[in-house]
Amino acid sequence: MKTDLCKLLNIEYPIIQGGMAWVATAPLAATVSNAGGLGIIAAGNAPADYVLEQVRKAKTLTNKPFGVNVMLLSPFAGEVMKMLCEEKVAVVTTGAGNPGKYIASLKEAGIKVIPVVPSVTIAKKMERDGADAVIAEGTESGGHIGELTTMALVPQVVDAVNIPVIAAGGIADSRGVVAALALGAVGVQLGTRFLCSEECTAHENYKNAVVEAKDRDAVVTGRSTGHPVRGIKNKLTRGFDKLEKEGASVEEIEKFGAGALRNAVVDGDVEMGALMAGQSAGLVCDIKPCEEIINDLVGGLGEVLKRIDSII
Ligand code: TUI
Repeated sequence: MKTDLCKLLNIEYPIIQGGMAWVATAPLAATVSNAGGLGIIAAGNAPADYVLEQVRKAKTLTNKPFGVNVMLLSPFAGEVMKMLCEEKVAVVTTGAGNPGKYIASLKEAGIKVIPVVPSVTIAKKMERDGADAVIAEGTESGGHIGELTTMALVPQVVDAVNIPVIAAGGIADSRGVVAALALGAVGVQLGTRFLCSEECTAHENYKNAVVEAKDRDAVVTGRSTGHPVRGIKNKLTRGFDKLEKEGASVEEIEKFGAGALRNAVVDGDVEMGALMAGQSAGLVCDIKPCEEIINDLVGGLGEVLKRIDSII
């Protein structure tokens, strides 16, 4: 399974592990990279010294390329970017904003820059600003989401830009990978599937809640704040819904959610923790090693294609 993305990133399989805040730590990223994909450390809202520690740790765990995801709403985004240039990590992905002002210095440091984009307009802007590729992420994803579905977004981005497009959102098995390639993507990014891996350092309660979730359990809250977030339905999401129905202010709603992701990932609070996960939670029904996840994704492609071949 080779695409242009393998050459661009010097990886064996065009499979990227999503940069999930608090969840995507050095052990997960290094394991995915060792298995032939691209592992990603999430910077989330952490200061540069924490992210540096994770980068250094990953360097001890793998000799393969890995990346760091920078969440651009973070107050530490600038200092994290500076540190990443000094560390010369292989790849930087970005989320929740426009990384335009950082692209020149990242590229000067020899870093491949791959922004996550929720629309054609933003994808075209990223291409103009010098991005090496874009990840077109559909609303099926977990965490902070856009409006368009993966099925509609990916081919529109593929038609609009000349740089490689990676598909994300709702992909958790070989069927999703084949679908993404059919839409014109050169690779896939999976978050929820790698969250439910043995090497993921998130609390077992969080992983088990995702494994147990069914098709309609990954719900969206916070639409009224302008920052909609998808996660598994629980007491926290019902609290958000109530506040939004009551017409609470953005500040009140954001205050209610403060620290909730940490509560889920670190403390395993499945009631009041933010169990960020995508719609593929309904497809993910076990916790297994990353190597097995990647082998299943790649190994299952033939069967999917055979079935398609028998139809057309
Ligand atoms: O970033 C994500 N997913 C995330 S970030 C996150 S931490 C967080 N938690 C609560 C509220 C806010 C953040 C959890 N999950 N996915 C990638 C993504 N990027 N989705 C949407 C976007 C995006 C949005 C606007 C990318 C660019 C953009 O540009 C706007 C502009 O300024 O042009």
